[in-house]
Amino acid sequence: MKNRELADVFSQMADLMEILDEDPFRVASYRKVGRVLEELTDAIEDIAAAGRLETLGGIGKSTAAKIAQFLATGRVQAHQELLGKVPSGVAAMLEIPGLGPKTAAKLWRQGGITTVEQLKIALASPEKLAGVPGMGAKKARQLLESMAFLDRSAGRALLGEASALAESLVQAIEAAKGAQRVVIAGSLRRGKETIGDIDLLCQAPAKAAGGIIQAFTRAPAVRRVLAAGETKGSVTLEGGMQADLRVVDKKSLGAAWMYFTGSKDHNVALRDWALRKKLKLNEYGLFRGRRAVAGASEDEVYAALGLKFIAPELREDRGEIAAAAEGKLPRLLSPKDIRGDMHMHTTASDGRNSLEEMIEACRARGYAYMVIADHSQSQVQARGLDAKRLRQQVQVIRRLAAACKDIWVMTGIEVDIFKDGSLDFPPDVLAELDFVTASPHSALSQDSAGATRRLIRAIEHPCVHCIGHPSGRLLNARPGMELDIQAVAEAAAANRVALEINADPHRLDLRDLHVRAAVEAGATLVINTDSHSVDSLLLMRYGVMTARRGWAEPKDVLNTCTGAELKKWLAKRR
Ligand code: DGT
Ligand code: CA
Ligand code: CA
Ligand code: ZN
Repeated sequence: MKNRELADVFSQMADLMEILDEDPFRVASYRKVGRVLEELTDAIEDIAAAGRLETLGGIGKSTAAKIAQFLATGRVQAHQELLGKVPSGVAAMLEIPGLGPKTAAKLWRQGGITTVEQLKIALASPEKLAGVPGMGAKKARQLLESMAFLDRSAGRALLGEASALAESLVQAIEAAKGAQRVVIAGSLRRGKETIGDIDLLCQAPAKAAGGIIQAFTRAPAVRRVLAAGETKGSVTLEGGMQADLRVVDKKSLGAAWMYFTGSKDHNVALRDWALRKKLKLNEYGLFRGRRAVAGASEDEVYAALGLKFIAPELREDRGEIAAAAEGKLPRLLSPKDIRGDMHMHTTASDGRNSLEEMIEACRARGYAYMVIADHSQSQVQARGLDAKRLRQQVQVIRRLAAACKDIWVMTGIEVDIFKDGSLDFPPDVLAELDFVTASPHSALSQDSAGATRRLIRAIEHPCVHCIGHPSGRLLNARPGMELDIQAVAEAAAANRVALEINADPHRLDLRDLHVRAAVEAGATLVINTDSHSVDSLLLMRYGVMTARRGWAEPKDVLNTCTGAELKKWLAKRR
């Protein structure tokens, strides 16, 4: 289906013509064609083959000819000509959130700026842009912020940041008159590790849509309104991220929610599945001929397709549709299955809360058990514990634990795994602890074979119970080690060592696909927050989402065990 690609061609033609200050009427008509193509649910190839192009709104003879040209040659001549008239760096500026064609034209014509690099330099000393109308200090600051966001992250935000922003938007929309239900869609609902933009839907009667879009564009986190139509709005948020809202009516909420949850690959596969059953699936519903057979809820749509409900985290076209058809979907774990957190820090190393505060916070969360795991001695900048301080801490924990009847407080450590796979403490020190997590923190650019050997050696160490954040990656910051996950997972399974899913949104390590490989190899996982404060304990849910994306069931995850089961697991290992 070439709809999206072709829509982009027309939208870009509109942008380029606007930069070139061409007839606004023609600009608007190209933009409209872009929108029509984007919203089209049938394949443009099919419509063209049926000779029905000109029945589409806004498409006349010359546009139809351009579409035919694109389908035949992959290009539109007029588009190529426009590209030839505008420096590519000027067109590239439009990627910056908050920078539209009019601004790009002014920067080029009046400011002499033809590349994104030049723009960045000029924005750093905005007096250079004094000759460009509308380019004040405030605007310059906003653009710099957007560009920094793009640079930092290739335009993708962390799951944690995006969730917090989305929740604040949901609140603002829920407060609008007529809003019946507000839901999150897109990659955010699927729990992907990074998020391109936030997709929201609001169920409401059509007459309330305008007010709801307005409430959305006025939400506190909004920096700039990119579009505010009748049922659709787009904004840029503080920090540079984009968010889209669509207002839909009750009878198609389920179908729209499915469509905008994606992933795109899942949608494509699901639409094919529907076609084989002589059904048509789009964002408005599931149809047999003209008759809607489902649409109000996702349950209803999946059921009408003969499928079990597929959890959003599984919708990546990784075999979930076949599994749903055969009744073989995993019984995914959920946050309420988690009975403890086995990796957290205190003020003894680099945490911000005391031992007592961490214990109290875990108790308040209703956990059955917890493990204190401060850093080991070689983490000097994190005030890692040496053997003497560790022994003192163990004594304090034992004393506090004896006084805690409703939570089992375990002693532990996050011991460094050195480059060669040896550990930061000798076995006699580690053997005194209830639970030992071994983690890589340095030499993370090691080659794949070395990194894999390193982790396997730590897995084979008799005192180790868990490997913390196995790859050591930091999202949007450093790639971490490239593990042979198959080999690591097999070693973990054979040695009964758990592999951590670190729930910190900066890590999410193991990542989703590695979780799945670990589950398939029969390894045990453990989901930990690696909290450095009481507030971070609630990051657990991101780890659970990652586990779900890896098809993990409660039985695969150590900290879904009851205290008694965990005791047995620990005893069996010794
Ligand atoms: P992101 O924002 O890059 O993290 O990823 P998504 O998955 O949120 O993607 P986005 O925001 O471009 O679109 C939201 C959903 O809308 C996407 O997951 C599936 C649906 N969608 C978007 N474009 C298409 C398309 O061309 N075809 C189909 N079938 N679905 C699409
Ligand atoms: Ca999105
Ligand atoms: Ca989107
Ligand atoms: Zn660590």
